[in-house]
Amino acid sequence: MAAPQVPGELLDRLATARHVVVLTGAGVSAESGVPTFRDAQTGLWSRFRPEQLATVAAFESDPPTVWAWYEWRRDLVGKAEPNPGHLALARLEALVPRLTLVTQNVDGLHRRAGSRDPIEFHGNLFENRCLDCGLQADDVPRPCPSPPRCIACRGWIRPGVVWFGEAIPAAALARSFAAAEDCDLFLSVGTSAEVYPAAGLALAAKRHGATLVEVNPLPTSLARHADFVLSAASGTALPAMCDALARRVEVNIHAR
Ligand code: BV8
Ligand code: ZN
Repeated sequence: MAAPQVPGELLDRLATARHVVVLTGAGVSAESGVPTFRDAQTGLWSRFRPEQLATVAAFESDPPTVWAWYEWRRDLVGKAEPNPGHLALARLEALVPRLTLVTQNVDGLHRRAGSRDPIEFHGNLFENRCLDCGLQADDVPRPCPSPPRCIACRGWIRPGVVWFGEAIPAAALARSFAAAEDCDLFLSVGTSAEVYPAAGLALAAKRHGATLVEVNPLPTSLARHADFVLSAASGTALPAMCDALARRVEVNIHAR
């Protein structure tokens, strides 16, 4: 796919932005071979509904099945590599004065790509804790075919992700909305913008005067609020954006 033209006006805003916030969703990891949630063919949830797997009730009713689904995803993610989209976001940190990366993804690929401090809004697939007492369980062996028991209270150990109906970790929630309300430019990349409160970040940024940019091969409910829509894959659009910005920054430096 040819690199999409990055609009000059978008480049101007990127080059003069004081604070850029990027929100990523499963689409950013799609080009690493990690299925998204809603893609009909490969979507993780094409065979199940979210409520059947990503909830406390689903886990409590059948810990081995839900645990096995997460073990399967950990194996899959463990074999995946960050793609050019992840790498471009890590590179972008050095091209703007301040960048806050908020990810809905639990796969850890942003950190592996070199992003310094991604805010994991929905937790992390490779962390585990006790369902009952909350004790962090860092010693779970890999692979671990069935859910282990907590050493402190014998409760079930569960994945350290945020399930539907669970609150977003307080620090992640506060940091993300503070950044969204402070930024001049908000990039929503690879997300269907359907899950809240994550999906509320873009509109919070817009309400506070930020430029809103969406990067997604398909239109989402956010597109009509966006100032710029790059209808392209993140693995193509983000490197093109970084290259164009780097050239622009270089020009500015030499022009001084
Ligand atoms: C909460 C971790 C309250 C687990 C996840 C009715 C209305 C509004 C809200 C609700 C409602 N009913 C319930 C709610 C709340 C609910 C919610 O929003 N439900 C939705 C379904 C309506 N939210 C919650 O429950 C949240 N908690 O509200 O708590 C509370 C408050 C206080 C105290 C107690 C409780 C918690 C939500 C977190 C759920 N956990 N993940 C796991 O991973 O197993 S969500 C999970 O789904 C992901 O993390 C992600 O956030 C979401 C999937 O969305 P996307 O990432 O966008 O992925 P998707 O497949 O949808 O889209 C991919 C996109 O990529 C597509 O647009 C595609 O076109 C694009 N794409 C594809 N390829 C590419 C690409 N883009 C770029 N490049 C490519 N190559
Ligand atoms: Zn416990």
